[in-house]
Parts: sequence; structure tokens; C-alpha cells
Amino acid sequence: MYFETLAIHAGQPPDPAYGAVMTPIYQTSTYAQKKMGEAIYDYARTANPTRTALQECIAALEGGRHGLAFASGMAAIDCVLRLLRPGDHVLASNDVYGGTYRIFKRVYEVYGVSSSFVEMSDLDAVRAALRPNTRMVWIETPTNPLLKVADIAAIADLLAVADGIRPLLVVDNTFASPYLQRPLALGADIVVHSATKYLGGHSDVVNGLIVLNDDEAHARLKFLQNAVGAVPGPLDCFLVLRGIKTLPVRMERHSANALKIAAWLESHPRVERVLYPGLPSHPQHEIARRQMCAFGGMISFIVKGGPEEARRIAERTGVFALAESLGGVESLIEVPAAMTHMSVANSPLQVSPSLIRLSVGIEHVDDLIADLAQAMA
Ligand code: P1T
Repeated sequence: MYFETLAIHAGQPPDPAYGAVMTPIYQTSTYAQKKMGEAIYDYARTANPTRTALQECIAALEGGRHGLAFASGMAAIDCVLRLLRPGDHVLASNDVYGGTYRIFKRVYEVYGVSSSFVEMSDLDAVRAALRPNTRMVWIETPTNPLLKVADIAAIADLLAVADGIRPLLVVDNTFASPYLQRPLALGADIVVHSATKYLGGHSDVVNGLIVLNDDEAHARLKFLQNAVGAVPGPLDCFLVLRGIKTLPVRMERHSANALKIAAWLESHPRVERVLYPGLPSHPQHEIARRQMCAFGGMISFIVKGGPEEARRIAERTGVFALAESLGGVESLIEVPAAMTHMSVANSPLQVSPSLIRLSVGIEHVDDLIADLAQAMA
């Protein structure tokens, strides 16, 4: 079936108990067993029907065999990193969400898992940065907040022919969503999401997801999901399921609005540089065109006048709310260096304090442009 149909139906047949068309919120911690051990579900951390529906739905949308749901995007990332052992190395994009950098450096390095960062759009640099103990290559594309694009298929090919044990290729697909980009089909092994963003889509839930094909890795991750226990509640799973139903129409509007706003910003006299994969001026525009079916709702731009000016603009918008996070129907504005990316301050991943990030919502684009125009006047 087509993506739009799967978004509404995958993993969600009418409920077997009463025929409810919308997957019920199974708000129960435990399940009565007919005889000891004889039950489809026994305890809600291990599994519950609302979570099962979400896991099956995201697996179908990413074109994978297995889906797993977590209490947050970071919990999903943490679970994937638990596949590593002391002495292993992760090679990651040199621009990632601040929390991702933080878990690499301040959580996993303590346990002997090292990490380094590379420009993923430079394949020679990626090849040169691989180490004999690199067991995982971690890509964000587009990246947060610089909107860099990596060629997933080219990196998968590169890893296939590199010497030594082939590292797992993990793609954080949060910025694109599976509607715009499906990394497994391009050769990735594991996809992770902060479903808090476009999948949930309404800024009302925190959630994380993993999708993969490999049965053995799935068995390990499923074991960890239960053993560690960073699971989402049934209501959270319901909210993400409901959000996903409109993902295709939302992503179309996010992308159309963002393309117009990016072009408008590019011609604004007080803007130094606009970072948006849909603009022909974007260094990896051609890769984005091949790999994505539209360019999403995230834009970053550098303003003339320095950090003070960036802060002033971010505090003056009215329709765009000054807030962290992204991917909801409502537009948000922030300054990453002072907000979402404080964890990368004084690191090689540090972002310019003059950079403003927009999460373009699905309001009328003319209202959004008018709001930015008055804030920048
Ligand atoms: O916030 P959480 O659901 O735990 O997801 C973490 C995460 C993972 N990956 C990417 C690419 C992300 O952008 C995030 C969260 N990002 C923000 C909160 C933000 O404003 O950038």
C-alpha cells in the first residue's frame, strides 16, 4: 500500500475487543492471565497493545521489519548505543542535536565507548576517519541545526567495501520523517527518531522510535527495551499514532511553507546566509533532491549584526513562538547556541551565536513571512 494509507492503517486494524476504529489507550499496567503464563500481554513495560500498534506502524512507514518505541528520542538513541561495548568507537556527523553529542561524550565515554565527528558530506574524510574499532557510523541528515545533508547510499557503499568489521550505519531521521526520506532502503541498518517532532506533530508528546530489519539486533534491542525500561506510556503511543495519520499532508505543507520562507530570507538584506536543503544555493542540494521527496520544515539562517541581533529577532516574533523543539503544526523560533545546542559550546561542534533556527509550521505562509518581516524590521 501507499505511504498515506499505511500512515492511517498500518498496525491498526479495528480493535479485537469491541471494534474500536481508533486504537484504544490500554491504560493498564498488568494483564490477567487465564492460566499462569497464558496471555498475549502480561506486563505493560514488556509490551502493550497501544505500543505494539505504534511499533508496527513506524516499521511499515520506514519499510523495516521491526519497530520499537521509547519514552523519548534520547531513550531510543541510548538503546541503540547499548549495542556497543567498551573499546568500541562511534563516528558521527560533525553537526548533531546537542543532546546526542552530550550522550556520546558525557554518558558513553565514561563506559569506554569513544566517539569522533566528521563532515559526512565529504566521503574521503569519512573513509579517513574510520578506525579499526569503529562499530557504528551515526548520521543525522538533514543535521540539527545546520541542515547539512549526507548521502546515505554513498556512505552505506563506502562502509560495505571498507576494511575490517562493517560498522552499523545508524540514521537519525527526525528532521526528514519517513515521509520525506527512508534510510533503510538506502542501505542504513538502523533508523532512530525523536517522534516528539514531526511524527507526533502537535507538540504534545515526547517519544522515541527505532526501526530496523536485522532479527538478531532487534532481539537484543527488544531485550534492552524491557530490561532497561525507558518505555512510553499508552497515552503517549496513542498521541504519536494519531499524529502519524496526518504526517503526509503536514509534511507537504511544512515543506511548501519552508521553501517559500527560505527563498524570502535569502533575498532579505539583513540575512547573511540561509541554510535550507531545498535552496539551489545549499551545498548538498543535489543529494537532497535525490534522497528526499521534499525538503522539510527546518530552516537555519545567520543574521547580520551578530548574536545580539539574533536574540532580538527571536524575541520579537509573534506567530513564531520562542521555544526549543520542532516539527509541530505551530511555528517555532530559537537560537541554538543559547538553547538546544548549549551542550556543544566550546566543542568542535559549536554553533554560531548569530544562527537562528526556524521550525516552520503549517499556518498560512503569508502570516509567517509577515511575522518574520516585522521582527527583522
Ligand atoms: O527530545 P527527544 O525526544 O528526547 O529527542 C532527542 C532528539 C534526537 N534527535 C534529534 C535530531 C533531535 O532534534 C532531538 C531533539 N531535539 C530538540 C529538542 C531540538 O529542539 O532540537
